[in-house]
Amino acid sequence: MNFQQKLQEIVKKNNSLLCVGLDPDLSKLPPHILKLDEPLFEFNKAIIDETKDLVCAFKANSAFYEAEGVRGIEQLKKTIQYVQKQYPEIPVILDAKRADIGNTSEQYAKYAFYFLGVDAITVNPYLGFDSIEPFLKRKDKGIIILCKTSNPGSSDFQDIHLGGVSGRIPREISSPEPLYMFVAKKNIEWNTIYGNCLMVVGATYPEELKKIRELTPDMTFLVPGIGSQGGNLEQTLKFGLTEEKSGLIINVGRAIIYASNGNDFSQKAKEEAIKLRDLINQFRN
Ligand code: OMP
Repeated sequence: MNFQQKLQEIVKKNNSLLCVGLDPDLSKLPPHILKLDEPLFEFNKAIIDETKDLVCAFKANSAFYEAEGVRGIEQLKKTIQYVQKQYPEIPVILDAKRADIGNTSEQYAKYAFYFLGVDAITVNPYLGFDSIEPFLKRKDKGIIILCKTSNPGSSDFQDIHLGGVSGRIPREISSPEPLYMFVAKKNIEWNTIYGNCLMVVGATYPEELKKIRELTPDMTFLVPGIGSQGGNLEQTLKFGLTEEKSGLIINVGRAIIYASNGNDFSQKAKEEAIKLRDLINQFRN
């Protein structure tokens, strides 16, 4: 079963487009968890157990594990293995925003798909097709390409209008549209190769989301930015849902995982996840 099929199954089974972001920051974990030998893993495990029926995916951002060195990476791997063993129907996304020259990307792909064994990865398209291809050729995996990111600085480059003809850009693609629209079109083109591309579009930019959805009626978008980053859920759903009322993986990290800092943290995370899942589903019915 490939990533898209796995995703579709769990969206149906759990009736959810919510993805919980497993981004455990040691400075924010409850004190009783910090006393444990593997705090990142124990924290994740509790969140996973409480939210497993409420999500369509878990997304782990590599930075939060790399920051803790070897022990962090071990706990990332343990977290992924835990989901695979206990809840194999739930896809795990590695958020690493990787990509480099081809042979280096090959090593990143090995790390993600063989060492960690995740179902999907986020990649950065800045280096172009040959940097993405080593990921793409893993046809059963989801390759989630940054398009319009949720952060304020995303406008620095992504909103620049491609007015002139320069370097190797052929005249016919030179147009007054912003870079993120050009990237979206490239992603759609790359998706025709193996059908395993998705795009990242931040919930903080609903107008841009609308324009990207108009380009592709059915591609799945990973949408971060709801909760702590202040993204607009209502507009995200209004503009982003496909005709089948699907096509979005709505990632929420901090607003769920840090809902409480006490002994009840996983219970409170569950309550937040229920609220968000239900809010999302109001727009799907
Ligand atoms: P919260 O803001 O805590 O919900 O977490 C958002 C997560 O999504 C983090 O892991 C970010 O690195 C990630 N993210 C963004 O916030 N914005 C983006 O444009 C892209 C991503 C991502 O690729 O997931």
